[in-house]
Amino acid sequence: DTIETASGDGKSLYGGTVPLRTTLSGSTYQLKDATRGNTYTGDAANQNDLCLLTVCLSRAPSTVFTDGDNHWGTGTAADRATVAVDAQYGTDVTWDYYKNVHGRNGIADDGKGSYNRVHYGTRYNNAFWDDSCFCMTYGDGDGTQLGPLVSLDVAGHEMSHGVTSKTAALTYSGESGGLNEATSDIFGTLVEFHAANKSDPGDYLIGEKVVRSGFGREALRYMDKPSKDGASADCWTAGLGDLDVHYSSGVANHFAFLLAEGSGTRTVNGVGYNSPTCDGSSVTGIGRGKLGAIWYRALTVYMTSSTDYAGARKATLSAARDLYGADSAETDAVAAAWSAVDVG
Ligand code: ASN
Ligand code: ZN
Ligand code: CA
Repeated sequence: DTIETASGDGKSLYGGTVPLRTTLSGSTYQLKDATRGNTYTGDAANQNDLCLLTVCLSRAPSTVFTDGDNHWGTGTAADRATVAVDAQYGTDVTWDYYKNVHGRNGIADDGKGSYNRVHYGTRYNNAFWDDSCFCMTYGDGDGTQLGPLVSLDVAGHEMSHGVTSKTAALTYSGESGGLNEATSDIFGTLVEFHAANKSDPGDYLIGEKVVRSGFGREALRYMDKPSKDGASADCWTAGLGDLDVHYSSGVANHFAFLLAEGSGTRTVNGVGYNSPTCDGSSVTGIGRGKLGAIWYRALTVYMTSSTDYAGARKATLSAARDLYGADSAETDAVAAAWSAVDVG
């Protein structure tokens, strides 16, 4: 059979109708993209991995989705291919964000794609990146608190764990763990903005498409004021590293919002924010593009596995000096945004 790349489209759950590059094998299309390192999406058939630490006794499948006419999904969760469209699209826009914005050629910067498994387990309320399979796994959610976890910010968040693992390798506990989580929230958010998808526009909320009414609030996390989730820290204090990494991330998420947008109230893409500083200062933002450039350089050049919040301040200042100069407004803004979250 001849194998060739084709252009199709899919009706996604969260992003409307989206373009897809697929693989025509004989007369069947596969949800596999040779233009992005052969990244593909498969069905985990509601099975679970059986893993002890890093050793897996059995793994849920990843049977590649196929289609007869290259028009994928129906846009409703009842159709198994629909969330596969979201997952593949999320991988596409994450690939494109890293390639077009940072010149990074795939998660490992080696041109190789990863793969996705959707419909993992039963009512599974999570999604995760796994270094050992170089793959993404998405649950369908329990339908009450969470729906399928295939939104753009979650996809960008999870695959950014792969980027962190291949670069700074921030240890996933203590302050470095909070920085690891914040790196994923920052790039997940920048991926969402980069996609410029009308049905899932960029915002500084994490998981706003995924939460259902039973969850009790409109997002998993908030970058303008992380404590809005009831658990995350807005400001650095001694003992921050004792928090769960999804809560100690709050300080760096808050820094990122202040650096990109500035303190106080504003509306971005129709969503209102109010970001207070911890020290009463006021911060002027330098924009999302410069936030991404500074954080990416800090992550890939200066941070190491043991970087803590004081080290993140140093790393981002070094990155800003490299990119914009020691006396630049951008370098001053990095210092001001860290001071505003009590990282002095
Ligand atoms: N979804 C979670 C996360 O990426 C999975 C985990 O606990 N690592 O943070
Ligand atoms: Zn994470
Ligand atoms: Ca979001």
